[in-house]
Amino acid sequence: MEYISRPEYEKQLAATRDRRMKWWRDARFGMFIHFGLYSQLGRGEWVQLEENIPVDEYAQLANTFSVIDGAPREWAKLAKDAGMKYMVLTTRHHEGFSLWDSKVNEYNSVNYGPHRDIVREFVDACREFGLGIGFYSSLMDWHHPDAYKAAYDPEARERFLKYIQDLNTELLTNYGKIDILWYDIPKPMETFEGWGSLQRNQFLRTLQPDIIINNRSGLPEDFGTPEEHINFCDTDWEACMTFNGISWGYINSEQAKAYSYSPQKIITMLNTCIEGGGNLLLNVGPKPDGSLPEEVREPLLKVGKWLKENAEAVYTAEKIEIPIGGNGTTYESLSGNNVYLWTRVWSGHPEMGVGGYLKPPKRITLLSTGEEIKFEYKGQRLIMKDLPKECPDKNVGVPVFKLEFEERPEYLRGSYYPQIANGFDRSKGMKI
Ligand code: JFZ
Repeated sequence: MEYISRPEYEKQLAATRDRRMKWWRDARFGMFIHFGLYSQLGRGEWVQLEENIPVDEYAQLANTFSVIDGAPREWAKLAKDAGMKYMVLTTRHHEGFSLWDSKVNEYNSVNYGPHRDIVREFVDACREFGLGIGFYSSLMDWHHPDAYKAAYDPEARERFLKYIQDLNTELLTNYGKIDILWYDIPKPMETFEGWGSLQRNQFLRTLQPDIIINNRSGLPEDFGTPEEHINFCDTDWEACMTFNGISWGYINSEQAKAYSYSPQKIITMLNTCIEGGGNLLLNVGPKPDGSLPEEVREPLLKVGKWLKENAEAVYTAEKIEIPIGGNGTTYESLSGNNVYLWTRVWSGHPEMGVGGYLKPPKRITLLSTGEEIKFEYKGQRLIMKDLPKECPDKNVGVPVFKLEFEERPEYLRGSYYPQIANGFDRSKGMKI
């Protein structure tokens, strides 16, 4: 194959990016699945390395790995019910065990354990529920004999890079259209040149012309991947988050529960991502047998119900680049001329105000029901009236108010702060 230079390659990617990324930019919310041999030990997906478990001893886990029928379908169904639009599965994590019928890696789930192609079941389940399909693919490998040597032995490196290319070629050839290739941890080589990423990614894209690739093979490719924190990037980005702040792989459900996210916390994370124009990829670490850990089910189902009623505030929202605001109890999102106030805590008072919009909205409604909310506007102060004592959102207690403005709203936080009125230039608002 003829390869093009990095600048040429990046120019081509930029030219096709809007087309390739459209579905993903609209998707907002996805499910990450970390599942592998490590799930059996319940001490995280790094257990082999962290605990210095010798390869041969660790590999015994392949014999005891057993997966209940229909496990990937359970994951996909929950993702769908949670309002997620895509999934990313660890087809092969750092442990090096492939969850598919690989011809280049005999250490796989068809030769051992369940004797099934889990990747195929996952792909079928995603298609059944209309979810985008993502393959996580580790670069680092703790099983392959050449993986570590590749750092200093050119022949080992050549063999190992061929291995990496062959694995990904299988994944992107045998399962129909795949939407995301999610690389991880380019070690022991430290540069994209060391990994041959420019050439490999060009080749892999010929197999899947619409695919999007993350930034973990040493090249920026299509999107950034802040991990366990939500920091906005200038490029497209997706924050990946564990469900408990501890581990991606399964840990004891009973005990994990106390560390796990509530629906309200998930909605908070989603809001932050949306505000910064990014996606949220929220992780679930299935139990050793592939079934869902209990602590994720209820929160995700609640988020799903909430999302159904408040979809517009999430899926149509855009990156917030103009000042908008609410009050101390709300989060906001923005779509065209509409501002959405996600009210985190319900005060129970008949009135709730927002200060700083320079013109009044045309209309305010409760998003979930479309019910009109009476309001008054005076002195750049918007007061919603006749609000119920009981929180109007029965799912998670986060009702959303939709403020429809005639044009793009203009907003100055604290624009009527008395000191500003007394001599400061009010048009500059407050510098807070
Ligand atoms: C990686 C994996 O090691 C982890 O197991 C999980 O799959 C996660 C999604 O991705 O975690 C990382 C990646 C990068 C760093 C740390 C953890 N890093 O750069 O420090």
